[in-house]
Amino acid sequence: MRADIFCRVVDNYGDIGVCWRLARRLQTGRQWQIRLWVDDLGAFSRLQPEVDPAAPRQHVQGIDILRWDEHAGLPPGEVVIEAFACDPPAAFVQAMRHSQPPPVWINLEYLSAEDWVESCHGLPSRRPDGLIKHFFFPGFTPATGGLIREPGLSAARDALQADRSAQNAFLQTLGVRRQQPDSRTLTLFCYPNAPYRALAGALSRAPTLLIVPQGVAPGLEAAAGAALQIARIPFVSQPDFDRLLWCADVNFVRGEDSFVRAAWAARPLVWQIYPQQDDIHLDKLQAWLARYPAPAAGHRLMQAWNAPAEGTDWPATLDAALHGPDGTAWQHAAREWDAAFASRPDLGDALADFCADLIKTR
Ligand code: TRH
Repeated sequence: MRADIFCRVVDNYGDIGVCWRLARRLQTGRQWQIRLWVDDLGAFSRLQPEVDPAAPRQHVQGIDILRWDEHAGLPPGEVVIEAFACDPPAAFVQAMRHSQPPPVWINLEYLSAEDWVESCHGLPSRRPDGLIKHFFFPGFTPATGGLIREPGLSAARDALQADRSAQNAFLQTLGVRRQQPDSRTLTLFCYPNAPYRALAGALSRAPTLLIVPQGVAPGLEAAAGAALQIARIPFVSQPDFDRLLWCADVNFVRGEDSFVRAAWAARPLVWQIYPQQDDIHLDKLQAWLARYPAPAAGHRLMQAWNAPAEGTDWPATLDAALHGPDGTAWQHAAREWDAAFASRPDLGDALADFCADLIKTR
């Protein structure tokens, strides 16, 4: 199968993060030949340092990567995946119209836990020019397209989580050395509006290693106390980012892709949802919390993290969520939640099967 994936980088790393992960998932898992079209390679080259931000076309890890303004004359593959309604170039769409039969056209949507996703997943939409797009929704229930999860992930994660010295060796490759061998370990990847200074203050009460990518949470160090070791790390590749999340007891993550990857760490995660106008993201957060089996104290921590209220007692909120009976319950729940997804088809296989069925029946 030859597939074209189109990615427009709106902001941050989520758009290209998801597209790159999907490209590799389909290529390694299903042996699809992938062309990945990206409008801006800057963010991509941070995520994957082999990517040359100036090259119009390049091969990286078996994926053909093209700047989408440069090669719109190429004939489309059997499948075209448009990520997040990014609107492929007009010349390419015209070539799709002239292909016989036209490619299967998928619009891969953003992740949401809202109920309506189930009824829209897989629906076709006929365009005025006769081409048909199908909407493919990632999601948390079996009636959606699921979430990307590579085969072998659970075994690789369990091996690292079972071996503290392997974790320390990995962290040292990032320049991180635990000052106190038994300190709890957290990662922090958040938007600038997160109440991260309050978090640092609260974490300072017990021996803690907090690992933070450079550029995230500026000024965090000023709020830290003696027990808190803050380790700044460079931006790492996606496989190393997974390993980092696996090393932590709790991961503070954001957006779409790092959020899913933290779930696969099978440890408590605190999600900062991508902020939207008029706070509509808070409804989406609520929809996800209704599906996420953390105890009430964990939900309260997540609500405070996303919509900080005046006078929040951060040390108490954090302690209630991460320690004592609720902390233990959250650890179990995170493991069970991960195991439930591990036993279902992931988004890569679901999407490949969905396309194969459409090709068979057209
Ligand atoms: O960067 P983000 O905030 O991206 C956001 C969201 O996707 C949001 O939903 C979307 O609307 C917006 O972009 C346009 O967060 P996200 O989704 O977690 O993407 C970060 C990616 O970067 C993810 O693939 C993980 C990766 N990453 C690394 O590979 N190495 C790193 O060191 C770090 C910090 C992240």
